[in-house]
Formats: sequence, C-alpha cells, structure tokens
Amino acid sequence: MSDPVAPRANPVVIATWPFGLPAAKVAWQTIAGGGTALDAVESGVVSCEDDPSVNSVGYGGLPDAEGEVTLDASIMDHRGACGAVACLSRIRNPVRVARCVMERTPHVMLVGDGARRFAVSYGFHESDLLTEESARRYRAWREGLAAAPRVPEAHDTIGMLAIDMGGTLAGACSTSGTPFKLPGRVGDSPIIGAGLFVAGGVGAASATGVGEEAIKGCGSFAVVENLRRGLPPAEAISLVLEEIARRRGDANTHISFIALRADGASAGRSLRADTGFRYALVEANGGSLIDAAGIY
Ligand code: SD4
Repeated sequence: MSDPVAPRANPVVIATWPFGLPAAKVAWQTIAGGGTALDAVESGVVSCEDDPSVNSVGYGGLPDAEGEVTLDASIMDHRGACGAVACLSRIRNPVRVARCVMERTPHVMLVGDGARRFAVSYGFHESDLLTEESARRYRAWREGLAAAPRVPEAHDTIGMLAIDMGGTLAGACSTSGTPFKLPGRVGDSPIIGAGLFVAGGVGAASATGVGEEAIKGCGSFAVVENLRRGLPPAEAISLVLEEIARRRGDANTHISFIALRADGASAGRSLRADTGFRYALVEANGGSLIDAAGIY
C-alpha cells in the first residue's frame, strides 16, 4: 500500500507595497523555473535592492542623520534556519549577505562594521549606496531641520513570502530603515520574529512600518502563532495590530503586516486605514496589487 500523498499548496509569492509587485514577479520566475522558495525570495528582494527608484531599500535608500545609508535585512526558511544583517553600510544586497550568514556561519545576525567586513570576505563589493536623488533629499531634510522640526517621511520595507512548487515556505525582508534615523538605529527587519518569521507547515509573516512597534510585540512571530492556532491570515494580523494599539493606548502610528499560510491563503492588514498599504500577490495566473484594509 502506498503512502497517501500530502496535499500541496499552489505556489505563490506575496510582497509588501506596490514596488513589491515587480520584485514578486522576479521571485515567481525563480519558482516557475523550479527554484526553491528560499532562492525565490532572495532573487525577488535582490531585484528591489538593486532598483535605485525604491528609496527605502538597498541602493538608493535614504540615509541616516549623518548621510550614511545603512541597511537591515533577514531571510528565513521553513526549517527555521535564518540569517540577518543590521546597520550594514556600502554593500548593495544585504539580503544576500543575510543568507550567507545563515549558511556559512553558526550565527544568526551580524551588525555594522563586522557585517561589512564579513561580506567583503565572501566576495561582496563595496560601493557608494547614495544616489543623487537620495543625496538631494538628505540635503533638503538637513535644510528643513534648520528651519523647523520635520516629521520623518514615510518609509517602507520590502517583505516577501513565498511557497514553491514543493509546497515549501520561505521569507525575506530588506530596508534602509527610517529615513534620517539616528546613526546605529536598527529596525525590525533584521530581527527574526519582529520583521520576519517563517514556520514550516504553519505560515509566514513580515512587517512594514514603524519597526519599533513590530519589535516590541514580536509582531511577525505573533502573527504566525495566531496562524498556528487556526486563525485565518487577516484575523491573525488584526489581533496583533489590536494588541499594538492597546499597548500604545492609541492607533497613531503606521504598521502593517503580510501573512501567508502554509496552504497558500494570504492577507495584508494595517493598523491605520490611511496608511494606503497594498501588497503584491503573484501566482500562476498572474500578479496583482491588493488593498489591505486598516483596522482603525
Ligand atoms: C524599519 N520597518 O526599519 C522598517 C522600515 C519600514 O515601512 O518599513 N518601513 O522600521
């Protein structure tokens, strides 16, 4: 008697924000070519890091308060293997370095100058990550500071979650963090459980928005634990967002999550309806952007 064949989820890629759509399509090509979900999320996120028009990720990301671009990224597979880099400067593809940390070291996260030197030792090239456009915006911010205190601009992470042809889950995320942040500031994106979490056979989640909020509540881990308890993806996220609002005592911040359940069901949700958060979904019959409701 042969063993019953486990039902497999259809392959799918989801990613945060409209700029996640072309990146998710790159990831989809990897999956369609027989690649793993891990290879897919890496390839998709790399394409976003390389795009200078995305000023919140990789090359062309907005710098810190001293004018230096520092990057955070992480990657995780269905077995719980993971790697991350934080406050990494002069290396264009932090998600690749994160995967290298995952596969070539006994550690999970490398930061700052150590991360940069590790990357160089594995053949990554150093380059200036500031584009003319991001330098111009930095100068405008500095000049504005002298005139009047400014609210930081909106900032976005690419978070990407995928299921491959074999039904296996993986996720990755990458960001230049809050624009004009204090030098040394690390957000949620490189912190496993905060900006990204993957549990094989259960689901995956990733955060975008004010990273401090995702860190305080172990946001992505909490979303995945809600999936494990059987909640549908949208409710799994909403419970975590409600908890953030309860802890803060208000909903006056921007934080959003995407979630992908192991069977392929997905959702995106924001704390606030005025965030304008949308997420990209790519599957066999094409790709689209989906409006993610806000709960306040
Ligand atoms: C951070 N969550 O560093 C990232 C930045 C960002 O939408 O997403 N924003 O806090």
